Amino acid sequence: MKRLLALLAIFATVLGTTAASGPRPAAAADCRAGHTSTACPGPAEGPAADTPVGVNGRLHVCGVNLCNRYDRPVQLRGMSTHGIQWFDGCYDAASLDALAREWKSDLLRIAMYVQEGGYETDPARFTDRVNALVDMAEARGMYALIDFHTLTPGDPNHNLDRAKTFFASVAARNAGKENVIYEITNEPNGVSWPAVKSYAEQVVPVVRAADPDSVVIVGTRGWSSLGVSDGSDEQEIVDNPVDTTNLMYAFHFYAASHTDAYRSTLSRAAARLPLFVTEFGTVSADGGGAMDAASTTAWLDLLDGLKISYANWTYSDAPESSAALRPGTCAGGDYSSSGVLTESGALLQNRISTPDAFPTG
Ligand code: IDC
Repeated sequence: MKRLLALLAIFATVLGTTAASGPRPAAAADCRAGHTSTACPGPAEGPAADTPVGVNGRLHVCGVNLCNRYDRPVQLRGMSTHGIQWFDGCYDAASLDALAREWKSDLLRIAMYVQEGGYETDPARFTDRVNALVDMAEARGMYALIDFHTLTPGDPNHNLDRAKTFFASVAARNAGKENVIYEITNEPNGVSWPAVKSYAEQVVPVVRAADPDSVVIVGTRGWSSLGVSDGSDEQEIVDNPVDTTNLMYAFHFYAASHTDAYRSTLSRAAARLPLFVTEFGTVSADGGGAMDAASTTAWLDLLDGLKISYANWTYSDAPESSAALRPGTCAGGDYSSSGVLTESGALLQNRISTPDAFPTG
């Protein structure tokens, strides 16, 4: 019976792939066999059939949910990198193998800061690195969330031209892939919702010009709190949504700082807006302090019940309690021993590694 189900799944996967693959716009670079340009898609080592991407294929937004190739709601559970300008050494074959196989992570969020020594300092190098990480996630059957990690300054419009350049490039290069999701701004802060919406309405068309069917996520006001951290709430978005399809809104929380009031906002908003928790921590909003296990569990139970996808900050060995790996882990290269996990990492690995039971019919 198990064998039969497995065969059926493979058959359905093949069918789904065929049905979903239409003509795709060609990337700008010359990408014939033997190319050397990093603007071209990496080796065609596609995801295996029994991986999250193999099972679910290209995703889309259906009502308030994220849906798979069977048009059924799915929840992706995974991890975010730390800033790749600082912790690049934490993302190699060994660490991503552990993330895919031991953590059974469905997704890798690639946090590319724009300031603080990030993208603005060397656009070509950061674009190449993001593309390489997309390929590494794909080869392991994980979704890749390309996070244009704006933070300071908080107005995403400050980076509008950079965003257009970056997304035109990564969307053209990755349009043929099933595993890519675009997060066009991390945490707008000190800025109104209409300003964020205006940014989205300029960047989304750039993404869609190259990758028309892609899912795009936009950060929300008040550090992606749907406005709550600014004394507002989700109503301003419900009343004035971004004018496009296949779009989700980001919601972020840090479990030790954000509790019941934030959870009620999320519960209420989830009935009206497609939400994706692209970043959350088990600790305080500054990324440090004690882990709040009870609040984290309450949050994750809530997200599971609503099938809201999430990525935890961070899969790194940063010397801060939000990091999942103990300091020194990345230099040591052993990502698998239980001793490498912090308290937060152990809790997260427990939650993420349970079976996904993605719907396939
Ligand atoms: C934090 C990092 C920390 C870094 C700081 C400044 O953990 O090492 O020094 O950024 O860049 C966010 C942001 C995320 C923050 C994180 C914790 O998206 O960049 O990372 N946080 O403060 N929003 C709420 C919390």
